[in-house]
Amino acid sequence: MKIIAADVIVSSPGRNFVTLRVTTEDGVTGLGDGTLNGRELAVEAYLREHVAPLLVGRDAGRIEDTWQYLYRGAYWRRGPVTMAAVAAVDMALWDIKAKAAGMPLYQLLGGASRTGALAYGHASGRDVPEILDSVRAHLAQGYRAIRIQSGIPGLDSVYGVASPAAPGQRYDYEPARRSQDAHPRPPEEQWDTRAYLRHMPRVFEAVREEFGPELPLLHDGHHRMTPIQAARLGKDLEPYDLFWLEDCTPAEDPTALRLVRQHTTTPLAIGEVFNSLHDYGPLLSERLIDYVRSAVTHVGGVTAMRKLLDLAAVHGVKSGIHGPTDISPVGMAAALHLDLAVHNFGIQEYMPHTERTLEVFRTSFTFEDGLLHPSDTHGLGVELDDEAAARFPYVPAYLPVNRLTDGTVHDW
Ligand code: KDG
Ligand code: MG
Repeated sequence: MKIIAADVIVSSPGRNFVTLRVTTEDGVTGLGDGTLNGRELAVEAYLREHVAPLLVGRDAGRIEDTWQYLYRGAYWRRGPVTMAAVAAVDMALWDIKAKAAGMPLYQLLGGASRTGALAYGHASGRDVPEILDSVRAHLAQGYRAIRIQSGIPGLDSVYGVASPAAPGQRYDYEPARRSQDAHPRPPEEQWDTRAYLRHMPRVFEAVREEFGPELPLLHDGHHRMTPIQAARLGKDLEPYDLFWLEDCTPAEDPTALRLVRQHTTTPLAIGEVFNSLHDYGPLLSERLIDYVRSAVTHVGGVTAMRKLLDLAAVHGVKSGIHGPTDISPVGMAAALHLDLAVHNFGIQEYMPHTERTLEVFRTSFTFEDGLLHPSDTHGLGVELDDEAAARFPYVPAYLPVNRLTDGTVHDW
């Protein structure tokens, strides 16, 4: 089955997405997600200029060979832009293969290992009463596992805290701020790690007091602590039995987690900013983490994610695939097929896309009673409506930059 076209579609139905559509001579099409928050046009250019011309004429069925050709064959391998582009191609080719086989993708990956993927939702609030309300709202929607992010006394806005929704509206959180300025700049936020370390144990104490010991609770440190600070937070949160503490230290130094691990039994998760299996360094072989957090979109697609999860399984580490709204519904569907198939599934992050996004991306996956299922639609199970996409052109949007209260730039 020869590839006759590879088209890049950048759309912005509420937020920006980069989608690749690969078409074969038989008229089968496949979609891939190449969205990289705040750097969408770099992936678009990489795909359009350097990848699409190589795809036309290739056999769509040679997925592994195409992956190696784009990765190893480029000499300048890895990096978030390159790997998002490779991921987009890889997902599209798996979509085509599964459609041609007349199967949902998870069947090609070995079939279902479970009835659905346990999803965690995102509760947050500026203070404890708002957080408790947000947890209640998530439980009412069916979530069986919940991430808790909290405002910090003295700081105006903090990562992961949604603005309160107007009555009747959903409680959405979208960190990338859109701008129609000719020269847009990222917004800025403020940070104070000592205030955060003092506050978070009180938040978890209140949540456990209200909702009891059963509910799996998660928290994202978003790369903001030094190893010794992370060790302290892990220890302080032990009485509240977290499902995981995510990204407690900056991810580029995996050895930092050796120190954290020596001090706490709070389970650790990391990897959403990784773009290669090699970024994990000693994290898997030394069992320094409990969950891998890579996104299918950023680690190089289904092919790369399957290898990562198999390597993780060898070391008793489970999956926790990244699934915020900046992963498009196509990337989300790819994650769900893997979640259903692999043995070492842990949990799936789920932040539902807005209705506007779902006008462009026609999805078939379901969320019921806390579990996600990719559906039995052939392929990935997502199609893109070109007319709807054309109604939502690209809008510049950037993630915030973080500064300490004295003005020093800090990890966001
Ligand atoms: O683009 C950045 C977001 O994907 C990230 O901030 C979300 O940390 C995140 C998470 O755990 O979902
Ligand atoms: Mg995170």
